[in-house]
Amino acid sequence: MKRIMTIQDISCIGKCSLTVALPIISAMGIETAIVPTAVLSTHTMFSDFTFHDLTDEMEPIAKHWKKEKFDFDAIYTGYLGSDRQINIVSDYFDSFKGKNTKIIMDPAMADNGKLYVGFDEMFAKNMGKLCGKADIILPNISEAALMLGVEYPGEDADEETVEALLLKLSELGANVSVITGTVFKDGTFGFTGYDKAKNEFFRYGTEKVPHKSHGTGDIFASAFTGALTNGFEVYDSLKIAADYTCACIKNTYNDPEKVDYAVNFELEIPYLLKLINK
Ligand code: PXL
Repeated sequence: MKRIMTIQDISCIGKCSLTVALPIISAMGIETAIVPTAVLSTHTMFSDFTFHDLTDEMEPIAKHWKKEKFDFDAIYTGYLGSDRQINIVSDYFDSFKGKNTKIIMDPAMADNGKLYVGFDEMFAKNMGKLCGKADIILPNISEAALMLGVEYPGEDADEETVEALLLKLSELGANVSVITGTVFKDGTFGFTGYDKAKNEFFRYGTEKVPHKSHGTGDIFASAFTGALTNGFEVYDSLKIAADYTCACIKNTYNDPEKVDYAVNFELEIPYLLKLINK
């Protein structure tokens, strides 16, 4: 069985980070080792959330795993809580990147041009530096602009602007840079990417459902990591992730009992498994 490591927080309620990565990647038939970076009562869009930092556990976990000689087909990072965690994750990459280990980073830290509560511009820059060690990075438009220290161009940035951001992102070091949540002239919504080795841009759009919610970036990155680890090509894995995320948003949009803090990713897992023929 393939094994991946994912490093992100546990938001006890919120359907984001580990509470989506673990079920999605496990459902895709992959052993999912977790490094929880913090425990929060909810994600940070609620007020008065609790936050218990687990940074002090991260180095001992790595030390034990090294001793046991665990190896990983992929390392996937999401929300990280502090600059200190960024440094420790950098050490994780050095310690656990084997010849065939893919490093996938979703620098989850901002939306709509604004950093999440608790982060500053220095944190964004440091996240950008860490992205230089990844093979594939998956920021949204806000995260791309913040990591590069350029002005936020808005959610409806045109294709030329997005491509210019991608070229700059690729200078951080990852071979494949993908900006999620881009809009296209034909009214669809999806991702735009750049493959540095092939010097090629690529894009894919799905139906734009008029519903914005939390955690969709985490669902996208988790499904992408699962598909890639199952042997799909990068572009096909991104397409699977986009189709699945779109289905989750649509399911939620049509649900009269929907919650306002997350999407119904659970109900579309059978569709995800169909997409990967499992
Ligand atoms: O979905 C990204 C995410 C992950 N973890 C925490 C968050 C968020 C988004 O707000 O607050 C704690």
